[in-house]
Amino acid sequence: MSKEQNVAAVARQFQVCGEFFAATPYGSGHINDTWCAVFDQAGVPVRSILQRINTNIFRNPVALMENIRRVTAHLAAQESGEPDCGRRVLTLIPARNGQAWHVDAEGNYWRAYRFVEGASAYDAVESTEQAFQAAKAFGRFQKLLAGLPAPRLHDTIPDFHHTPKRFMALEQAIAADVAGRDLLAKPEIAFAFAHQSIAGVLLDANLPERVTHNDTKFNNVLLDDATGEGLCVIDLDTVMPGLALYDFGDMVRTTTSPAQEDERDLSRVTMQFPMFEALARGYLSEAGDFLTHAEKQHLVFSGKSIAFEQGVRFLADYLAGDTYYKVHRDGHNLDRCRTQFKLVESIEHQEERMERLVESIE
Ligand code: ADP
Ligand code: GN1
Ligand code: MG
Repeated sequence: MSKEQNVAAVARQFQVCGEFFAATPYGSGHINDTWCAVFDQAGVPVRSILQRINTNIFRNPVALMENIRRVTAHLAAQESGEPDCGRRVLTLIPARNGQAWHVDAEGNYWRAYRFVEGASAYDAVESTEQAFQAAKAFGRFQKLLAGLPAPRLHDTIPDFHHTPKRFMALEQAIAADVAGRDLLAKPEIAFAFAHQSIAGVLLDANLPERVTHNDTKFNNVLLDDATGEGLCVIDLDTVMPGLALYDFGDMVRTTTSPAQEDERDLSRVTMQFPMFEALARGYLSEAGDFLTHAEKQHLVFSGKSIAFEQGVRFLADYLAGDTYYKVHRDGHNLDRCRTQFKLVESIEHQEERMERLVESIE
C-alpha cells in the first residue's frame, strides 16, 4: 500500500461523517507526521487533522493519549460558556473502535482532531501583538490546567527539560562522534562548554512543579485570522508535569527573534526587546496571579536557559547523525544550533534591561 493509500485508509478509521476526499501533508513540526484530511459532507468539504505519533520519541503512545484526553476534556469544561468555545480547545475525534487513537497494520499510532478553522500558526513572529496574544494563550493554558484533578499526568518524555542531562547527552555525542562531525562543530562545542553553568540553575531554584505544555513554540498556538486573538494551544504531546518557566522560556526562544529557527544569516537572529516586553505582559496577564516570587525572578533567565538547552539538543543531534529532528538539508541541525546560541548571546547583552522591565510589570 502506498503512503497516500495508507493515510486514506487510516482517515476512514476515525468517526468522521462523510466520504474521505483527500489528505495532504500539513504544518512544519519536527517530530510527528501531520496531514490535513478532507471529507465530503453532503457536498461541503470538512477538514480534520490526522497525525501519526512518532513512537521512537514518544515510547508510550497510550499514556500520551490518556494525557491528551484528560487535558482537552478539562480545558473544554473550563472554556465552556466562553464565546466560540469549540475553537478554543483541541477536540479529539475518536476512532471507530471508541478509543482516542488508531493503530494501523504496521503498528503506527494515529490520532485525529477537529480542524480549527479561521486560525493560523506562524513559524516566525510578525508583530508585538502576536507575541502578546501567544503568551496570553499559553499563560491561560497553565492557569486552567492548575485545576486538573489528580492523578499526576504521565511523563511522556522523562527528563524532557532536564538541561544537565541534555548536556550530558551532548558530551556523550561528542565522545562517540559517530557521524565524524566533531571537527565541523568546534566553535559550537566550545560555546556549549563555556556556558555549561546555565544548565542547572532552574532545577536548583526551588520552583514548584505544575502542569505545563513544554513545547510552547510560537507555531504551537493558533491565532484567530479575524481578530488576531491567541485562540487555541496545540501540539499537546509534551503536556506533563514541569516548570512554568520551561513554557515562558520557550516562548522567548521562539517568539522574540524575527528569524526562523534554521536561519543561516545569523545577523538576523536577535532577541527583540519589544517582543520580549509583549511576551512578558501577555504571559503575566494570565499567570501573574499564580506565579511565585522565585518563578518571577527567573523569567528572564528562563529564555536564555531554554535557548541554551535547545542549542545543546540540536548540536547533540547533529553530532549523532541527525536521528531525532527531521532535517531537510546538510548541516540543518548545526544551523539550528547556531541560531539558538546566537539568541543566548543576544539575551546576555540585554539581560539587565529585561530584568528591569519584568520588575516594573509586577
Ligand atoms: P508537530 O508535533 O509535528 O509540531 P503539531 O501538532 O504542532 O505537530 O501540528 C502541526 C501543524 O498542524 C501546526 O503547526 C498547525 O499549523 C496545524 N494544526 C495542528 N492541529 C490543528 C488543528 N486542530 N486545527 C488546525 N490546524 C492544526
Ligand atoms: C520539537 O514537535 P515540534 O516541532 O513542535 C521538539 C521540541 C523542540 C522543537 C524545536 C517532542 O517540537 O522540544 O523545542 O522541536 N519536540 C519534541 O523546534 O522533542
Ligand atoms: Mg508543533
